[in-house]
Amino acid sequence: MGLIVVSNREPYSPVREGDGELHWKAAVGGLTAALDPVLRERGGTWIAWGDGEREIRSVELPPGEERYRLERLHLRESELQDYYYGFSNRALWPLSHYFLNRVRYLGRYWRAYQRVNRRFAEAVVRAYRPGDLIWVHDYQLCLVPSLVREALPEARIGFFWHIPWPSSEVFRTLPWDREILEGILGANVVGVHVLEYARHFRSCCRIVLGYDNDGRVVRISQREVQVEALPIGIEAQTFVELSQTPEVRRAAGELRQQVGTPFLLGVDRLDYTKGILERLEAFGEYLGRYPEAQGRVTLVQIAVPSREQVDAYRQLREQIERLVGRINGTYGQAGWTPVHYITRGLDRLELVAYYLAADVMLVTPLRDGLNLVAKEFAAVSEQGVLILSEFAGAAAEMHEALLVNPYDHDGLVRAIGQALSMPLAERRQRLECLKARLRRFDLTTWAKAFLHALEENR
Ligand code: ADQ
Repeated sequence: MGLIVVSNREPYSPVREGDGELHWKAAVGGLTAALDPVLRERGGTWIAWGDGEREIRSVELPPGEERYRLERLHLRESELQDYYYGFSNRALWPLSHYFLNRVRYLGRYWRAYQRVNRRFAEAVVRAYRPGDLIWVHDYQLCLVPSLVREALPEARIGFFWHIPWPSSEVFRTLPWDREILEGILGANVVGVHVLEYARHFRSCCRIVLGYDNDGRVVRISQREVQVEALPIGIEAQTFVELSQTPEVRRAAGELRQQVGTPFLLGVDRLDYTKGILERLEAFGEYLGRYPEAQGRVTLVQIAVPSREQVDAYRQLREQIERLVGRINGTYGQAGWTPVHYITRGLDRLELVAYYLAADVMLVTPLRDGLNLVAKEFAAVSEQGVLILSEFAGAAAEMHEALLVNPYDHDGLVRAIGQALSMPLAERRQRLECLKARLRRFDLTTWAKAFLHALEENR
């Protein structure tokens, strides 16, 4: 049975090197990191927006291995502005992360979103062969399930929502709340990361559309839609193996030497949901409150810029730069810079070396669907401490982390102190429990569980 994966972003981007030769470079981001291995294993088609190199309509991937076909849709600049930067990232993203002060609900955005979703749905219908499973991903493509359902009533369609599903009180602020829900309900199976989001989704269906819930199922007149809480996993074994290679161990040793003190680590897409400013403020406050820590602990913050066409992201980048400058200016000494701030995307090897070298990992989003960084760190680290926001979906299954409320400034400062002074035995014990769970529920288990639910759905 073939698999058709549909997502906004492509798993690999075309890059022209200096010599003019074309290379396909793996994209940074949770979703693509998660799905490439699934298609590698099963084979099939991936449909996504083709960013750059417009004349290339389709390509076999991964480079050199050719396990599946990528079909690339070309969007005009104006479509991209309104569908992606507009409706997806100025309406649905802030809405779902409870940032109502940042939403922009414009009719222009909505019309582009409908148009682009229709084009994605048409591409699915073209690629479809009877018996295929269709798996649509994320908030950019909510209308695709119902559009495909209209053309292919018998198709088996799954939809996975990777970000938080908000309370109905918040969701109802969207002028197109009904249309978004009806779009998703074209699927047979809807997946979210945690039970809380499944509950919110079902209550939105009841309150906004008047559809009854029965256990995990939403009842529509002619059919039922199954809503599953399935937290995504990571390729735990691959991360562990990588962390044991001589290159990574050497790189980790060099990092520790270069930083020169024990260090706290943050790794995020540069996004206002990730709580980077609050984290920096807490670290600054920690240095102010405990002068003996000055010169003895460092924060390494890696933040890859994203969605820079949206003002809020550009403003955030400037705010972060100012705050880093202020902390370094206030506390820095010859030979010690309190905050190392890096805005590059890292390759896997480098990223794993950072995880391995860090003493404390700070994952403190104000709201996050799940958060893969928390899982990657716990898989790799041998004696580090994970500080994790209770508002990340991952907190529901990572109880052995130090759970914090990122809005609680003093609580965050205290957690930094507690993490830095945690006895080795306790650190190891907490990590062991986390690792055992990561191995049991890894990425393959997640994808199989979702596809199994889809195959079994009648
Ligand atoms: P994201 O918001 O992108 O994902 P996250 O889950 O943390 O957030 O995934 C980020 C991924 O990018 C991780 O795999 C990480 O290793 C990688 N990454 C981050 N910074 C990097 C850097 N500088 N260089 C290289 N790689 C970097 C969305 C949702 C999440 C959800 C995922 C998956 O917002 O809540 O967990 O999808 O469903």
